[in-house]
Amino acid sequence: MVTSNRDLANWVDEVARLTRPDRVHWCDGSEDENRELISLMLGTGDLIELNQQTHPGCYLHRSDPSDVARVEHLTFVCTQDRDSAGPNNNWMDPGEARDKMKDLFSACMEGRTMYVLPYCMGPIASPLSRCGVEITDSPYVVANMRMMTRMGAPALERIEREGGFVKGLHSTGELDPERRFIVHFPDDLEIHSYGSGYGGNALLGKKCHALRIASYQARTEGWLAEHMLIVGVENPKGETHYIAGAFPSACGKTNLAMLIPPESYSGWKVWTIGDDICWMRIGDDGRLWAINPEAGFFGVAPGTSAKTNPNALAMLDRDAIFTNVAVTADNQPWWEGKDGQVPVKNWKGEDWAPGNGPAAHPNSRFTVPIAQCPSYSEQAEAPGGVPISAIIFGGRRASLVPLVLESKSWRHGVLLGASMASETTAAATGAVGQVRRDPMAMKPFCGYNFGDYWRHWLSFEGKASQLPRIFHVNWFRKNDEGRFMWPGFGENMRVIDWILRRCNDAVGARETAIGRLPDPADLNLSGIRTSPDALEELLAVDASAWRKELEEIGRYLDQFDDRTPPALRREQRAVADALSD
Ligand code: SAT
Ligand code: MN
Repeated sequence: MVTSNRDLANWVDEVARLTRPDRVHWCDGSEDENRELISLMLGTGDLIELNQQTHPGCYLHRSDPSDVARVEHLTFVCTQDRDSAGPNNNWMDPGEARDKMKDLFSACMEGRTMYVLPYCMGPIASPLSRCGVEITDSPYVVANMRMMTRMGAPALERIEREGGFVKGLHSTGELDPERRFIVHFPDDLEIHSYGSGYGGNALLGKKCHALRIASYQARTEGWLAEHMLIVGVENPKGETHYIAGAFPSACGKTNLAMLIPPESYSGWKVWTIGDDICWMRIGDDGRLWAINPEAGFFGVAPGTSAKTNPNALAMLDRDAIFTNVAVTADNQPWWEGKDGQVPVKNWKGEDWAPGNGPAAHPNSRFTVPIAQCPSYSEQAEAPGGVPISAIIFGGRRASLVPLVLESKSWRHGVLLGASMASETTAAATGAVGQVRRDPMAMKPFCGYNFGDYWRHWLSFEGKASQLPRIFHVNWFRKNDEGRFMWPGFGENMRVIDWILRRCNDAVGARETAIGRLPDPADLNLSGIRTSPDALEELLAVDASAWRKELEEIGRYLDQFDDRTPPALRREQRAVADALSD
């Protein structure tokens, strides 16, 4: 037996009997093991070597063209009753789901190696961290999980010490979209994923464990598992304040997490703790303390450039895996937005010429360890996490929603999060550019009924004495010509500056029906071309349009029937009433 944890040993045996692999390999996470896996994948074509002079240790993976994004319509939460999963999830009866998955997994690993990979979400020594074990037949998943989590021997030791762990079973299967399911059993802390080798469908530590299962655990244990970046913002005096921010997939979270302040902010620094997931707990001091459960970035490649995210570009020239990007004539990775080079082969490996459509897939990705990021914060390893001063919600909205506003209270902040909406992107399959409600950016990731989730959020008001202030931002406003009205990227520092001054009570705000807005004079615009007129529009409140929005929000909250906390409904009515005054 390879482990002293009986539950783990029995489960591995049981899975091997069901899936019938040729070999079982327990991953220790070592360099040697990684090297062997990479050479194996180079042999099978799972990985393609990129230019080792310009990009040492970098490889390209081309996924099946039918398997390029998360599949929300094939993702299920299997609680005992349908209501616990809520209208925000696809639901299947747990017994039925187990039978279905058993059929799919039956003998599916014949001729393959079954990898057993113990991992820890969060710093190994942190009491806030949680462990899991993923069983997979994909060496690509192993190589990615090694960067995305603390994977291998130290995680197994912690599991043996603690006992409990999340069980994730994954097989690439036949990659047939008709036989593809991502299924969660929150009551049993179990995940079954079949038929995809891509991203959040297959790297089970990420969305499946650290969000869907963890959010469910967090509710019973009194903490929060959120789809948020974490950054530290250091001012010229050397003081650092931490911010957590929730944005839907592919809305610039990674860019914000690695922001480089503009020239007029000399002496300011942004330190990266995480770009996607945040686990928060109330500390002894009544503040919320956060860790990033992940150890790597699985970021969207297109649009990453020296202008939009120089830090990301700098960390991508070594030891990274690229998925579905294009390549140049000298075999360097390429994607739309990468300047100064031209691709010759598209993401499918076909010859590419201008006019042939995008060369990199719009949801092509890079996987890289966080520690490689130039703005990496040492605090990312702090076992106690970092104290959060502000929570920012944001979405992609071409109209209506102002550049920034602050909530009137925690309760109003929860309403701002619950009513978040965004235009859809390529991170999930389906139509792109449609506005959909995406509460707290958790629509695809909350492992239980949103009504109960909002109740859980509201409950923090009575439990923590120094809660963060809550803000809403929108970097994506467009004018009548369809052009972005705000420069975005590094210039978002100006909005963060205002947010932090609010947190320190160093600046006033305009009270409006929808929240507190900056006085235009309080936003630092030195060095950018945003005109006073444009700024005025970015900070305007169109009462009649907002009244419609509030009606829509009311209808949205009603979808969750009596699970919607009455306090949230009251808050929505109070804003609607204020708009009518
Ligand atoms: O494919 S993932 O779910 O890991 C990435 C994302 O949607 O943000
Ligand atoms: Mn995400």
